[in-house]
Amino acid sequence: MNRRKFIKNTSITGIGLALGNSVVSCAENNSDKPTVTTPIDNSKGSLPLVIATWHVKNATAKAMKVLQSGGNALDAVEQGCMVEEADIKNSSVGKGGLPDRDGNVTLDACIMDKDGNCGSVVFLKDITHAVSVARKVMEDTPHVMLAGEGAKQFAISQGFKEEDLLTEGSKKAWEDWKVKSEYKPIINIENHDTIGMLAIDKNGDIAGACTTSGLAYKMQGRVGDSPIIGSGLFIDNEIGGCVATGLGEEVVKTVGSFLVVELMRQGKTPQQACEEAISRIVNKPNSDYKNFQVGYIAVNKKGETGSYSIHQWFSMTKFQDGKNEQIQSDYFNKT
Ligand code: SD4
Repeated sequence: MNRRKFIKNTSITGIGLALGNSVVSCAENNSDKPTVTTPIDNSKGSLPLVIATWHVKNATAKAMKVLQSGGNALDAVEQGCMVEEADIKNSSVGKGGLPDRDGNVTLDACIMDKDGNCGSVVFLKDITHAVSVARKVMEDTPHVMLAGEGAKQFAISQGFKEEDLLTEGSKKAWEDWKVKSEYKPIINIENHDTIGMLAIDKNGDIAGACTTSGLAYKMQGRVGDSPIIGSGLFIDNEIGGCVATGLGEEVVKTVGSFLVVELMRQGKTPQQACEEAISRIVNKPNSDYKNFQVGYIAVNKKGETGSYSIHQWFSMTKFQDGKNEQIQSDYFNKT
C-alpha cells in the first residue's frame, strides 16, 4: 500500500473507531439518531463532576465514587480510566485494544493535575494500566514523557505486571484485517472507545486523563494525540480542561485541547470553545474532514460543560448531580 493510500485508510479507520458505538445504536434501533443519549445539556451543576468521551458509564461511576469518598480529581480520573483499560471488550483502550498493522498492541496515555503537573507514556507495550504509568512518570520522575522500552522498564520497576495485551478477540480481528486485499473501514461494535476524562472535585480542583491503544492497524511506532499534553489533554486549574478523541493527527496539528482551554480563558463557554476548535480543523485549506472524526469535551471552573465533533455519533458521559448520563453531542457536518 502506498503512503497516500495508507494515510487515507488510517483516517477512515479513525471514523470506524469513532463512530462505532452509535453505528450499532443506529442499526439496532433503525433510526437516524442513537436512542441511548439525552439531549445536549451544558447546564452548570453542583460539584463534584465527571465527564468522559463516549459511552463509559462504568468509568464515570467509578470516578464519581472516588470523588464522593473523599478522593481528589486526579485519583478520580486515573481510576475511572483504569476501568476501560481493564475491559477487554473495549477494543481501543488497554488490554484488548486493537494492535498496529504488525500485531503489536501499543498504548498511549497521559494525565494532568491541578498544579499543571503532567505525565505521559507513548508506545507502551505489555502493561494494561498505561494511565497509572503516566501518573508515576509525573510523580516519581523528573520527566514528563517516557516512550517504548524505557516506559515499559520503568513500569516494571514500579511493580506493574507485564502481560500480553493482544487478546483472542483482538488477534482475530487483526488477522481478519490482514487477509483483506483491499482495506475496508472497521466498524467498532463496542459500546465505548478511547477514553478521555475530566473531573472537578469538591474543592473545585480539576484534573484530566486520556488513555488509548490509538488507531487500529496504525504503522508501527505511530503515536497519536492522546499522550501529547496540549493536544489530547490540557488542564488549567484557573480556567478549565479539555480532552480530545478521534483522528489524533488532526488534533495535534491544531494543538486542540490547549486551544479549547485558551478559548475559554478568552471568555468562551466550553461549548463555544469546542466548536471553535473543530472549526479550526474543518476550515483549513483543503481539509479532508469528511473522511475523519474529531471530538472534544470540555469543562470550565464553574462546572459548565461542552462537547462537539465534526460528525454525528459522538457523545460524552457526564456524572453530575447524581445523574450518570450519556449525552449526544452537537456536530459540524450536518449535510
Ligand atoms: C489517536 N485520538 O490515537 C486517538 C484515537 C481515538 O477515538 O481517540 N479514537 O489518534
